[in-house]
Amino acid sequence: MQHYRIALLPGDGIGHDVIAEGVETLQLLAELHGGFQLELEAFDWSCTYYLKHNRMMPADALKTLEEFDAIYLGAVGFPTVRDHVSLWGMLLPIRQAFDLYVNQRPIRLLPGIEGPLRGRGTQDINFICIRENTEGEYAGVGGRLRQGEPDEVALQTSVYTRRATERIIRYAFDLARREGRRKVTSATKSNAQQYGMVLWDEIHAAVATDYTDIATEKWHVDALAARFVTHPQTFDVVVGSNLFGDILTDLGGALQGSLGLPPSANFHPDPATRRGPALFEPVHGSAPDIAGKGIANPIAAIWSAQLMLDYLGERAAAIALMRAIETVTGQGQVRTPDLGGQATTNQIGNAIRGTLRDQLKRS
Ligand code: GGG
Repeated sequence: MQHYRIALLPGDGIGHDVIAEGVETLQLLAELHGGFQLELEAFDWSCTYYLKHNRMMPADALKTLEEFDAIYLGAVGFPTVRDHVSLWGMLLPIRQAFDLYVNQRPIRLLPGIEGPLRGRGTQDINFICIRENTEGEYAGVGGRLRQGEPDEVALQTSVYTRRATERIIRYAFDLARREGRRKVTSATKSNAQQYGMVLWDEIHAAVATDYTDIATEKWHVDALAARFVTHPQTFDVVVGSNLFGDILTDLGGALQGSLGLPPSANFHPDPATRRGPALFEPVHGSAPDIAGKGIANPIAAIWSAQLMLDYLGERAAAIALMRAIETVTGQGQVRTPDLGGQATTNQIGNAIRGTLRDQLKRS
């Protein structure tokens, strides 16, 4: 029997509501499936923790997390703490310290959900975004001079290394090959960013020569954003820098019908050089306006748990959970308000777990 230690970081706002549903679903799967056990340990690191301790997580948090097989995170940020303090106090240091350089985000219209694009169905919106997750615009390099003075200066430097750029673009091509996808699209902005993005383009062109079976293209990110809306059916795998990937995947969430739907997996794909556990989180943030109301959509968090099972090697359980999510969206009977319904977070979780019970009983 496989045994997995999972660190739970619900974080802030609706992170608590949605992770609770994900956890209950994971526990049910472990019970019904029978092939693995989960040992879950929760940590209260968050903006609330910050108000008591003046930091988002303890000084030895990364050491603590190292011992786990995976991290399951809800959301980071709340209006009580400045956003750059909360994000740089928790999520970004975990990604960087453990070198979780792949941020994989599927953009897929689920059955039964009508996205905002007229005439587009599940076959039209089905691609995977690969976001570089350790450097680029989120390298954390810069500073402020003469703060508060009229001649104040702020510098925020993007960092693109050959090594990190090459490995993320190579990962995108490998993924395309592995998943039987035909094309890799690179997000660039090399007309305006004549150093970093020109390096990015050169590496993209060089890596592509090793994958002649996979078609490739590049678009400036502004045009690419427009094509997400006008030509979503033309994408298979999209690879972009940290900021471009962050923005494009929120747009992708909107194409899916709600930011309450897209999941994400942050990981280092090579077990031989891995420095720490992978991290799974919904793409959405803490949504302070609906926090604690019990109406947040838990599907992004439950789908993130599904990605975690797949990453851990629990393929059968992952397939069963994806089927249950799709069955519930396909039936369209329970929907949270973001999708035009009146269901609660817990009702969606219960519907998915009820479907799982039915499915696994029948198999
Ligand atoms: N689900 C994690 C979360 O709170 N996401 C919101 C956010 O601002 N994330 C920034 C990022 O993904 O870099």
